[in-house]
Formats: sequence, C-alpha cells, structure tokens
Amino acid sequence: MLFGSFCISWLLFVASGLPATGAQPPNVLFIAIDDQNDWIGAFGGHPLAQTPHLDRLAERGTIFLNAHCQAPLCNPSRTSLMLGLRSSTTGIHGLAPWFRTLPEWRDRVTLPQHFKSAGYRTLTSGKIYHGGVGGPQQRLREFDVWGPAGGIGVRPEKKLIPPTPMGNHPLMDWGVFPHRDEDKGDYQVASWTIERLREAPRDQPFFLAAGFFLPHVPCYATQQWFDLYPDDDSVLPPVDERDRDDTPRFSWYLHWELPEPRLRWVRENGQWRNLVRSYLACTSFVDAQVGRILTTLEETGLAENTIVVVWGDHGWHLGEKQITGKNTLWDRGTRVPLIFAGPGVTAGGRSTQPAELLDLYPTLIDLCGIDPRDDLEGISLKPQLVDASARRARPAITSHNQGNHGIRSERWRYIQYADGTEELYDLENDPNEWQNRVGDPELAEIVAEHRRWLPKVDRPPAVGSQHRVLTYDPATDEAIWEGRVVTRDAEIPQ
Ligand SMILES: [Ca+2]
Ligand SMILES: [Ca+2]
Repeated sequence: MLFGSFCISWLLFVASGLPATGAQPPNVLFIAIDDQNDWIGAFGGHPLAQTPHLDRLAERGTIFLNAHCQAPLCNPSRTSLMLGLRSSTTGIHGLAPWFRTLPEWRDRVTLPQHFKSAGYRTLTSGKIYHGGVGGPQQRLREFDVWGPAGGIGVRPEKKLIPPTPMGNHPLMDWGVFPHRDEDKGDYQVASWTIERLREAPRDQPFFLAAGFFLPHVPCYATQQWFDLYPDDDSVLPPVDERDRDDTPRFSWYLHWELPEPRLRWVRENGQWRNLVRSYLACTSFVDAQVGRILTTLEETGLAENTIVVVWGDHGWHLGEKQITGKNTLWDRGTRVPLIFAGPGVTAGGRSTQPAELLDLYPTLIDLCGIDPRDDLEGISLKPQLVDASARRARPAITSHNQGNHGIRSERWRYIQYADGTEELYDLENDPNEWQNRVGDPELAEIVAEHRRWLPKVDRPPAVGSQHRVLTYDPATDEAIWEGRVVTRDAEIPQ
C-alpha cells in the first residue's frame, strides 16, 4: 500500500515536474508597485503615509526594511529582477533595450519562465516588464495569460502643472484630477487579477503577476485620496538646504537630460507640497487596489497556500538631495518596500539585513520548492523569512550606468562614481544621509571594506542603450554624454 502510493506520487512528480510532497506547491502572487519608495506605513519612510492594506499584509508576513534595487530606473531594475542578474552584468542600464534583443539574453530563463517549466500557470497584467515585450507570440513566450496593460488610464486634456525647464514632458505632472477611480489603469489591473483568483483552477499552481503603475508620474488621483493628507507643510520630507555641498560634482551628471524637475523649480512654482501630496495620494490609492486583491485572496481560500510578494522597482526623491525623481544612488533612490507573506513566512518578521531585488528569483523558487538554479546572482531570503534576525553576509549593491555603484550594508552607504569620487554615510546616526564622511580618516577601514563589494564585472551600456556617461574631466567640469560635451553650470537644470 505504501509502496503503491509512493509510485503514484512519484509518477505525479515526473508528470508535472513538481515536488511529490502530496500537497500542491504554493501559488505566487507577485505584486509590483512602480516608483514606490518606502513611504508605506510599515516601512516608516513617511510619518503620515496611509497604507492600511499593505500594513496588514506586513503584519501577516515578513518585511525587509533595508531592501534595495539593483538599478534606480524601471527597465534595468526589472530586467535584473526577472533575469536574476545585476545590471552591471547585463549591461542594461537605461530605459532600453528590451533584453530579448540582445543575443546573450535572448534565451535566458526568466523568473516566470522557470515557474512555468515547473508546471505553474503564469499570468500577468499591468507593468511587470518595462514595455516592449513584442507581439502576441513574443508575449506568450514570457507569460501564458496576459491581462490589461494598466498604466495611466484617463488623462486630463492638458497638464495640471506649468511647463518645467526640461520641456513639457507628458509624464511630468501631478494633482487632483476629477476622473473616477475605476478609470485608472491600476484599478483595472486589480479587477482583472481578482477575476483570475476567483476562477483559478485548483489542480495547477499559479504565478500571478500584477504590476501597478502609480505612484509613478503623472501622479493623478481623485480628491478622496488627497483628503487623507493635510494640505500643509507637515507632509514635506526633511531637507538640508546645503546637502549637496559635500557630494561630488559628478553626482549631478547622473540626472542629466531626465525630465525630472529639480527641487528649486518645484519650489519656485509652488509645486512642492502639491507633488508630495500627489505622490502620497497615489500611494494610498494603489494600497487600496492591493487591498482589493488581498481581500479576494482571503475570500477564495487561496491565501493559506499562496506566497504573496510585494516589491517596488526603485525609490523616489521628493526633494531630498534637491531631487524630485529617481536615478540616484542614495538611500532615497535605491530603497524599496519588500514584503513576503504566506506559507513558510514568519508573521511579524522585520529584517534590517541588506536585501536585494535580485534575491526575489532564488527566494521564490526556494519557498515553492522547485528546481534551484546555479546561474542566479541573488541569494535566497528564506533564512530571514523564517527568522528575521538571521544575518546576511553581503551588502545590497545598486549600479547606475557603468562605473557608478552604491554599496549598502546594515549601517553604512558607500558610493563610488565613474570619475572615482566617493561618498560614505552612517545611516545609524545620519538616516537622511546629510553628512558625507568619506574623507574621515577614522572611517578609512569602513570605506575599504565597502569598496571590496564593487562589482567585478561592470559592463558598458548594451547596444540600444541611452543615458551613458562616457568621460568626465573634473578640471573643466565637463562630461561627455553621447559624444556631446556638457557643462554643469551652463546646461544642467537644477
Ligand atoms: Ca519604476
Ligand atoms: Ca550633505
């Protein structure tokens, strides 16, 4: 009898590629939130942030308070996560290219493809990849089932803010917009995901991805989400007016030619508070959409056998270091929310160990008990999901174009730019990263320790890339971008 049931489960295992444990392996609900920094209640990034649904998920799971992206920009961050490789390894640093256009990564097995090969049904909607997947045939190669694209949804007839010095970029906008919540791409992504949960077959595990677009700009939300936040300066993050005085000049060049207005413009045009409230309002709106999905997960009885993971693709500045935008190697630019909940995950866990989005691929296959891979650059977070105090040996590493890297350990942040200039911050005593201590002789050993983690492989931008810093001459304060000389004072808007 025993032998007979062993044979049957072995046959099932061979047929499906899934472990023969008797119970079905867990499903995966994979939720991405675009440009979401740590302004989420459970993460403490903003004292007024209202995200009750994400907070509830954090209570029944484990969160990483020191998790960081591998690149502070959509395409390279998402490519890194889905391939399990650093941007310094792929050479994909900018908004292009789509990795399948590169011969080296054309057949690379992504995270959802690995789940598919293990017998999972894979589904997606909204923004998981940074667009450009291709036509119907190419799409089916990446996921079995595709839902709505999500995105911005209904837009106002004209922009709500004045033109910025970088032109009238359509994405660079925010404010109260009198549309309906149901008109938002993110609402539709949540609705589609809910339908898929309700009709999920019970005899096959799923990998279901939902990619929310907000609080990416344009930050449009209805009045009810703005009403959660006071219309006064208490919403503004702390900013040191002289903060950039001790940062290398080169750090400005990472933001050249991006449609992100600097704090000075935002302030001079009376937009700072409006931008901050818009970002918070959009965060709360997305939280409500995540809440709709999580409620369905519980109502359908799927919650107990579903791993939920929520991640942001990189951080976002709202005035800190004079930046309103992304593309930085400071904590505000690299730190992301990261929540796991479900079978095998300890409830109420709070890890302060450095974690990387790169770790999601090995973590999810570890949690689901499917075949490990030896070609991933991340490390499974399962030890921390069991015991949040478990140590991790290595820091989180973020790269932004070739030669620019941030190394975040439990206490310190070290940055090295392509011209060799450096920064060091003590996050324990200086959580806002206001004091660059790289020149402090007492900290020379700390600097040396962190330098050791700089990526050994650091590829130049892949074919089809944009935004490349080629050279910089501190004597003349000139950088060459795309073969063109630019000078900070003359050309870089601040
Ligand atoms: Ca993004
Ligand atoms: Ca400073």
